[in-house]
Amino acid sequence: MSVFSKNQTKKVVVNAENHGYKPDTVTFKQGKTAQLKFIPSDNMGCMNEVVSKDLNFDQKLDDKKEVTIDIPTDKPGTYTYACGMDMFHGKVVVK
Ligand SMILES: [Cu+2]
Repeated sequence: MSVFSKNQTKKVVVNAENHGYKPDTVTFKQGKTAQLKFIPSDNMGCMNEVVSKDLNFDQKLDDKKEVTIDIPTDKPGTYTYACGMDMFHGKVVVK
């Protein structure tokens, strides 16, 4: 059996002129490998950086390339992330 069969990947489109992160909440099942894939747009502004203290990442999104971040799912909870200026917010729910 492939290890990828239990993988969960969710896409989030990043657009500073279209309400920020879409969707702004993604949910993962606890205990399964999870990845958040940020899809940059033409309207990035200060969203060219995404930061999460909860999930311990600080990632540049200024390259017009998709960026994939591994999300730990060992503990259930709600984790937040934001643009570099803390204006736009997104949530990761593990349950
Ligand atoms: Cu911002």
